[in-house]
Amino acid sequence: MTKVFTRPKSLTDKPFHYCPGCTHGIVHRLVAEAIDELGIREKTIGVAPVGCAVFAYEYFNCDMQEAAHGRAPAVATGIKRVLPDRVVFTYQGDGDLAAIGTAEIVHAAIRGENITVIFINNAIYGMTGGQMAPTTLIGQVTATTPYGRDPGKAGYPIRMSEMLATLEGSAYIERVSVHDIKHINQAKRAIKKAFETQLAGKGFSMVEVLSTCPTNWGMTPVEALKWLEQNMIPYYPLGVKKEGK
Ligand SMILES: Cc1ncc(C[n+]2csc(CCOP(=O)(O)OP(=O)(O)O)c2C)c(N)n1
Ligand code: SF4
Repeated sequence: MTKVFTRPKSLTDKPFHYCPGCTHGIVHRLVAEAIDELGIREKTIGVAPVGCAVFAYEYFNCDMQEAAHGRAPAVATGIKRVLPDRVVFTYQGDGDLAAIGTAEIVHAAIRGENITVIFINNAIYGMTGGQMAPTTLIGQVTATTPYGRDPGKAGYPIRMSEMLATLEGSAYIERVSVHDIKHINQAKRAIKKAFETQLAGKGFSMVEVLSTCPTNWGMTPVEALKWLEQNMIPYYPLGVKKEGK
């Protein structure tokens, strides 16, 4: 039988452990395809996060390093400064990047570190049971906001891309989504561009990917994709937030 589907060379053969319908798997594939197409697999080093993507080092077929909670941008900074000819990326969820590691991401961006960040915004802490994240929407029910997120008690959702785009050190920042084929293709282009930004030595690049967590949202995979489109995109508008430094 003719083989019509193959994994990118930059992914190992190990099956993903993600829940059915989780978009972490899609984003892994896009990152791997971008690395393949740019021909940089032999010189790429990824930094894996805490959260559901903690085993990313088993899935990406390039050199990988695990980082402690939220510290991936600091670890990536060290790697890139010691090995400036390598392509260095972090892969981080919103609990990791926008809560536990807020300081690390802000300071990596303001320093203009020549690294690429893949930021998965699924509006919740996936791995630890669906607690509220900084990105949880107003009114969204989570394990720690059972009556819906109330801004009077829990503050407002944070728009990391817009915030980091104000920093002089950031070179390229775009928010994308993976809820349908058209947007998956756009996401791929953005991820490739982020790596190209690093290859051109322009400084800090980040792609924020609006993603699903069907398990902790309490939805089917199809319902989760619709919920993302209808609820997340209005609060987190897609598009380039910073370019052309
Ligand atoms: C300092 C610290 N805070 C919190 C935790 C618990 N913890 C580990 S993974 C995680 C959730 C991370 O969620 P996110 O980064 O959004 O990724 P997801 O699982 O949704 O992909 C949390 C809260 C911890 N281990 N240490
Ligand atoms: S808990 Fe959520 S983020 Fe984690 S693998 Fe399952 S669906 Fe994905």
